[in-house]
Amino acid sequence: MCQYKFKQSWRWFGPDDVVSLSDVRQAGATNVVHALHHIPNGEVWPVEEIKERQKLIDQAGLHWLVVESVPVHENIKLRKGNYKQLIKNYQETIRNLAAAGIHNITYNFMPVLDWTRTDLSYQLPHRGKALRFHLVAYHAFLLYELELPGTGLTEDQKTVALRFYEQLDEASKTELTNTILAGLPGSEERWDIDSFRKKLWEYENTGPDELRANLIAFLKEIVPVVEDCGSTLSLHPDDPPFALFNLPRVASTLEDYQKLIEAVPSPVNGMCFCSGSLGARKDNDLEAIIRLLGKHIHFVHLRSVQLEDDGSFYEANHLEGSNSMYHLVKLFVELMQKHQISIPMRPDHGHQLLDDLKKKTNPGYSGIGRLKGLAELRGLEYGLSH
Ligand code: DNO
Repeated sequence: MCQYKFKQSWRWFGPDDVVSLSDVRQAGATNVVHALHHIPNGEVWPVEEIKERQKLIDQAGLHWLVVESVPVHENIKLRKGNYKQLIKNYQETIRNLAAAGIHNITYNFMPVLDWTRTDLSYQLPHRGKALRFHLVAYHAFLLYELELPGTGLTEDQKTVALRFYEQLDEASKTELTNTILAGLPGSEERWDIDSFRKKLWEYENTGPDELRANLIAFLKEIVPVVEDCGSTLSLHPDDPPFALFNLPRVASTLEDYQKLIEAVPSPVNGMCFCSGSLGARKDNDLEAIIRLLGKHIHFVHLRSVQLEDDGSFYEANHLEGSNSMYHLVKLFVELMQKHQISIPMRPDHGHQLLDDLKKKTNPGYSGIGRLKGLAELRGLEYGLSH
C-alpha cells in the first residue's frame, strides 16, 4: 500500500455555511480549506482572529490546513493606488497565518471577477442540478446587457446570441446578470452593470503582458516571506481558462505557469491544480501539467467538466466528463510516492442532489454532491494505491 496519500480536505465557508463542521466530518474529510471572508479584501488578518477560527475548527475535530484564498486586491493586480501598503498587508497576513501554524496559501489573480458561470441550476437528466458556462448566454450578456462590442465574435455568433437574448424574459435577464456579476462563493467582489463597466475601463491598458508583469512583481515581494515562514503558495487557475470581457488572463495554461515559475524560481512558488478549471479548455493537457509542474503543485481541486461543441461546458460527475479522472489520480498517486509528500486535495464543487435540492445552498458547494464526489475520489485513490 502506498504511504503518501491525498490529505482529504473540504472547503468550508464559515459559521454561516449551511454545511456544518460536523457535516464535513461525516463526509469523511479530515481537513478544512477556509478563509476569513468577513475581513475586507486588502486588510491584514489578525493573529487573534485566525486563532479564534482555528479553535472552532479544532473543536469540531478538524484541522484548518489550507487557506483559500487570501484575496489579492484589485490595486495589486493593477499596481496602482495604495498597492504598496496592500502588499505589506498581504505579507503580514502570511506571517500571521504561519504564526498559527497555517502554511498552505492559495490565491488567484483573475482580474475583476473570480470564477464565472452563466447557469447555477442546469438540469441534469436525473433532475439533479449542475453549474454551467453557456457561451451563447455569455455573448448575449456581453452584447445586450453590458452593451460592449463583441470584438472577435463572428456575425453568426452575434446572431445566435441575439436570438437567445430575445427569448429571455425580464426575470431571466436579471438572473443571468446576477449569476455573472453578483459573485459566486469565494469571490470577494460584487458588481452591478454600471460599476462593472467602469471597472472594465480600468483594465483598458492592461493586457496579458502587463498583468503578468504585475503578478511577477507581486510574487517577488511575497515569495521571500512565504519561504521564511516555511509556507507554500498555490495559484488557482483562471476559471474558465480563457479571456472574458476582454480582460487579461495569465493563469490558464501550462506555459502561463512555467513563465511564473521561471520568473520567480522557488519551490514554494506553486500551483493549485484545479482539474475542472484547467479542463474547460480543450488544448490543456492536464496529465502533462501534472508531469511537468510536479513539485510545484501544493494543492489539488478535483472535479470534471463536460465540454460541449461550441466551447460551453457543464460540471459533470467527478469521475466522468471530458478528462480521465482515473489517469489524473493515478499520476498524483505516483507523484506523491516519488516526492514523498501528501498533497491536500478537496473534491471541488458537486451537483445539487437529493435533500439539497430543497435547500438554499452555496452554488457548487452543497453538501451531498461533494460528499458523493469525495467518496468516489477516495475510492479511486484507494484502489490505485493498493
Ligand atoms: C472554482 C471555484 C474556486 C474559486 C477560488 C479561487 O473554480 O470554486 O475554487 O475560483 O476561490 O481561489
